[in-house]
Amino acid sequence: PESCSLIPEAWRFDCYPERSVVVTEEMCHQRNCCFIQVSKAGSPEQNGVPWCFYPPDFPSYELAAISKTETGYSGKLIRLQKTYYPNDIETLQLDVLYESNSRLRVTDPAKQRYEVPIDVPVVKEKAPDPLYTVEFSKKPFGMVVKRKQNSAVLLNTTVAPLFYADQFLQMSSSLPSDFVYGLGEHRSNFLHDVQWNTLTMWARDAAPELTNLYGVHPFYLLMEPNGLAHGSFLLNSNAMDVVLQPAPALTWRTIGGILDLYIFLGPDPGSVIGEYLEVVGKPAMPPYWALGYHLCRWGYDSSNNTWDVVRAMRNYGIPQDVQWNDIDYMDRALDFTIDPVKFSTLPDLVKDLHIHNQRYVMILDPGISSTQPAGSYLPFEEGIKQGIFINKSSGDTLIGKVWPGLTAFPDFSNPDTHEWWYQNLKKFHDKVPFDGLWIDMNEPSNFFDGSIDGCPSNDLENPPYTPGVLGGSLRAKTVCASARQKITSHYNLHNLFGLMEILGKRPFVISRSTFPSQGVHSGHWLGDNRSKWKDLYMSIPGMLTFNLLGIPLVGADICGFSDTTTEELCVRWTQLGAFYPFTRNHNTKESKAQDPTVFSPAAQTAMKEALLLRYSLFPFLYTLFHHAHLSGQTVARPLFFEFPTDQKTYVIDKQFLWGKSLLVTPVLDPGVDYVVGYLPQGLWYDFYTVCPSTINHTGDSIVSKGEEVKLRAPLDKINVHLREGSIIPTQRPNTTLWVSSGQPLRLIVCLTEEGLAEGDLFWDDGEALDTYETDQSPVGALYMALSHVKLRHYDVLDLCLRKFSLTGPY
Ligand code: MIG
Repeated sequence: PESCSLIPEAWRFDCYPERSVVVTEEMCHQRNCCFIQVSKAGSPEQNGVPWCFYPPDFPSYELAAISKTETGYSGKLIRLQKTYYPNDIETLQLDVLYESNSRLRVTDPAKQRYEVPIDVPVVKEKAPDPLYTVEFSKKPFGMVVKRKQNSAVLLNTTVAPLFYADQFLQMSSSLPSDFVYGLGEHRSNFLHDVQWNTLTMWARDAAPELTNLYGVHPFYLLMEPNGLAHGSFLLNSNAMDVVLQPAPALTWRTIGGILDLYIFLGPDPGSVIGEYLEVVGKPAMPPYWALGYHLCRWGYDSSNNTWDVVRAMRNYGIPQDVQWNDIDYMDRALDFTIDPVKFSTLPDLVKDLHIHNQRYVMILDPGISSTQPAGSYLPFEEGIKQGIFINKSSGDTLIGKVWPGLTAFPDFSNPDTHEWWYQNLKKFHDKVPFDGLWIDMNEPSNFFDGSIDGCPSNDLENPPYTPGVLGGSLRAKTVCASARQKITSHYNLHNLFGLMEILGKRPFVISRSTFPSQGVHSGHWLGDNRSKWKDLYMSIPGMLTFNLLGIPLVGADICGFSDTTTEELCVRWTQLGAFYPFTRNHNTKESKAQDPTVFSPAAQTAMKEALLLRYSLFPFLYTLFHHAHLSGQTVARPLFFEFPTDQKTYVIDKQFLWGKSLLVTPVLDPGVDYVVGYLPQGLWYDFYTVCPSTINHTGDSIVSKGEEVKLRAPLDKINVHLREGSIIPTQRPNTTLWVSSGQPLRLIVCLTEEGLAEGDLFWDDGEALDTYETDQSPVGALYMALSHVKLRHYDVLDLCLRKFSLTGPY
């Protein structure tokens, strides 16, 4: 019909998202949808303009009643006609909660279905002066949320029908621009493509590509046309697709749980993140040493080899705070064991690290071997006794396969499992006093699809609709969706495995799989990248995305995990990595060693310089983490956060800021000695010339109108610029942060043309829990403002902060 062809291509919402089939006119009409074949060069892929799309009058819900409440509105929705998916929910409750002036929540309060078991704030009163307005349309039901200030439409669900079936829930909205960020975890540019781009979310162990990856984060940040920002979060843990299309519009399509949607109105991008983290939790304050350099590899092969590397690092005076071990340390890959021959000296190595004020972290995988001789492996035997493993739907322990061979998987939704896990860790800690944990394979990853004997055939294994997961089925390289956990099915809990695995308060944990609120407990590394220049670049969008997602303690494997690095790549990567909030060099088993000590003296020196630079900036970095912890700010920050009205910054993901004032412009290409970077409008100081050893050095500064500049970048240098008006606390660096911490602090003061500058410093003992909350920090937050001091722009100020450099236990 004509009403179909009147719908512009960009506004066609897919009525036939199933991937396994090429939709025909007949199939489409069976769904009562419009069919218009759009020829696209090449194949009839689903990822282009949909051929089968909803007509304007496609049945949806009707808003049968709506009334005002203490907190907003409460309504009732009725479905008039069934959809083509089974088990439509025919009546729905609707709560529209004005939770704060900048936060709106739209949810289903019925408590009849599975809901994500994380604590979110419960608000009792309606916000007094919201930044938004809410309008409803009754038949079909739709909601429009506008920004009061300028009537910008932030949410408009009338663009497509609402679905709320047992295993198919879908809501679409127009978007006020196509500047969309977040929605991890995928390997993509920082700014998402809205040209028919489906981002699937289902925790998955896979080498990073655009497919679903390790973590799941249904949150996006959007820059509106006038420099204001808002965010949106779907609190749902089921497998889902998030579809971006050029209208621009976005569709949340999930296969379980409820639709529980938050909107955060900023209005600036940093506030949006703060508001999101008010809901899911603000990041942990890491212990000071977590911000030092970490060295790791798979394939050290023995504790003595590991020790040799540590010693070589010390000999060369290259900063290192933490040494790691991969699964090599285990006896036959069994958790909580040590290889008695190759790693017999591990306890001595750890003792030696501690004597040198260094730390030790080792890996732990969730799979627990189920095939050891009776009496020889208690973690499994006791786990069985205590009933802490994930079961098949038949009730027997589900058996998969990971490094130690056949394994059972702990069910971390069961509190008993945490006690079992803790007791095993404690026993291990008595032998090897490790300082932090690296939790890998926690998607959970399984070498089988489902289990040793596959999975049963049921609605959870074969849902009516399967999102675009890698491998085509939910069980691909993980456990069966219908497996049973303490609180519900794995179908619902899969994406929460990594979140539920972590425990504790200010411990150091780095997790591969993550979910919203993960940052409260752990950091993240970006998984199995490659030693490729492209991967060097892609680490920046990854790092920035996780900063939006409340997990600022993030970094990629420096010099690349798989493949063999080159010296040049490794130097450039160490320079960029020196500005990852979490900085770790890690390597796969098959590749040659790539720690700094194996390279030429020139390369070593360049790496050492980059790391010393990081260590000198430690007081600044630590202070940024304090702000992340306190108010949910980003640490590594996209440029547009600070320059939101400069649209040229919206696509930038080859540069980034630390906080608001330190701009990093790394080299990302081979064979060059310069780099082109964008300097937002204002006065910028070259770090190396404002920070010389003598005070009267001539500083290089650039006054930018908001333009690209070509910067010198010889192999031994990473470009760093400081923004006018900032005070950056630094410290004379040393080979560990503990040793550095006894050194004098120094402030770099970058005056504006008018002679103003401000900054702050947070300082505590570096390790105790909640020092700020309990007033234990001797300095606390020190705010510094200098105004009209007669300093030249490039002056360096040695303030008398020495007395705050703590001695004693720290
Ligand atoms: O299947 O423990 O992402 O960092 O070195 C590979 C061995 C298992 C995957 C991790 C990687 C780690 C590796 N692990």
